[in-house]
Amino acid sequence: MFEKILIANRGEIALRVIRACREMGIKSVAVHSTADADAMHVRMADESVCIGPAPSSESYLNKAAIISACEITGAQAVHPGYGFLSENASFAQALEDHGITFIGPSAEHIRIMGDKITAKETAKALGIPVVPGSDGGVPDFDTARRVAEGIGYPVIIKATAGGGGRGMKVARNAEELEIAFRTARSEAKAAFGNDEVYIEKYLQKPRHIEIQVFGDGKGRAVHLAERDCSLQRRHQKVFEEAPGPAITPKMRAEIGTICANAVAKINYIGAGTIEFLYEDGRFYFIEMNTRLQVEHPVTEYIFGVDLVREQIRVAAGLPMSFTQDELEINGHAIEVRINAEKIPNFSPCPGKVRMFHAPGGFGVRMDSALYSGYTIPPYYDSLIGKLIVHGRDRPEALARLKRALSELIIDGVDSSVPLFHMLLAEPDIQNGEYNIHWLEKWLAEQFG
Ligand code: MV4
Repeated sequence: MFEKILIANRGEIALRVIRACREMGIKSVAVHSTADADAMHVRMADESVCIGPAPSSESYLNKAAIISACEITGAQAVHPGYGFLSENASFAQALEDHGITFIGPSAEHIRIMGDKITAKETAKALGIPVVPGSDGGVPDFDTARRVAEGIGYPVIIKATAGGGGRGMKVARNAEELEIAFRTARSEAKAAFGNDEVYIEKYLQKPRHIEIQVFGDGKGRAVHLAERDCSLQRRHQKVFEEAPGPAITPKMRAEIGTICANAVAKINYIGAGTIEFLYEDGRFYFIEMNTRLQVEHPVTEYIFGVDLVREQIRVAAGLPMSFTQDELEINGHAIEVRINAEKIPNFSPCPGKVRMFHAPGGFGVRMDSALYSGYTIPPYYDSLIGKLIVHGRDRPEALARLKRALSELIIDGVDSSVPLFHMLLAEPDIQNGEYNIHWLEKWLAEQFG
């Protein structure tokens, strides 16, 4: 096992990894920017190294500085958290070249899944159901029209180098397609430096369902069911739950087995998430994330598994500490993401937190790096905490979430907490009846 791990991240996820390290008897090294000298992850780690100025491009994304920090401190492995360098194949490769273990999948697997066309081809070849569409990139408008007529309108044009919703355009007929195709290409070129696009059938009212998978890198893999993350605003998840309220045990076992077999076949190592759109009882692959996700705690709660501990174990060459047969769903878990932002416009609201009080009690977990007197810097994303609750069933989890929210105090900055009080009063939320468009529509109704 590793003696020392460096965490190449900040905020709540850095704390999450430091905690797992401490429970495993592993020393932790925090890295931080000058803006984060007083951050909680720096205080909680056994050691810390300043790796650069406030902008993440010069600190949390600075590969050379992070590798130097490993060498200075003697860290044998790096946990990248989510975001930043977590899905950067060349970072994973550079660490390997320096004899440092990247706690995550191989550079090759990261690369394959980072290119959305290759990801889809790979998924298809591994028996995962995909959205009908072009086989690969679409080079010109004539091809686009032929593909669209083949699959039928509406269609969606996506950037090969995109992901997370950036650079997508919907077309409902041939006239719209011409405009959509050209703008998608030029936007992809501007945003990613790559103008390749592909076309899919546009699904009108799907849910976003993602399957958690986990591999040991030696041909064994499991699935840990699904999360329903349909409640999003501008491609940012807001509320996530497991298991998915619309998924039956039979469907879960079916898609879960397909996903576990697929990642086993490629000797995938560590945590991964296979994202699907789900409509009318069918799953359609869209992307795979080759990292730990923000919303992993809901899965941890229903399975009683520590996913970060498992990531560290398999990275060190140990087996996973469970088999598929031992994984059984227990109850229901919900996460809400708490952002420092002003409602209703969602503008970022950094600043000094005069008081922070986390909720507690049975079935409540608050993952946050806030403390009373902390100043939230303006340089990074606005996630300041995640409130996760567990109940024996969905109604109990909802009641517990409402209770926990009522205990939470974040004084000094605006947060998305009031939004969740409103959301929990909605019958559609109480009944689990929502799709990927529900939240934006509701926000428009509430705030205009
Ligand atoms: C789609 C789609 C409908 N049909 N693909 C947005 C993020 C990216 N991961 C994929 N996205 C979508 N792909 C087809 N073929 C609708 C979306 C989409 C969406 C997906 C998940 C969660 C929220 C969303 C909001 C708008 C559009």
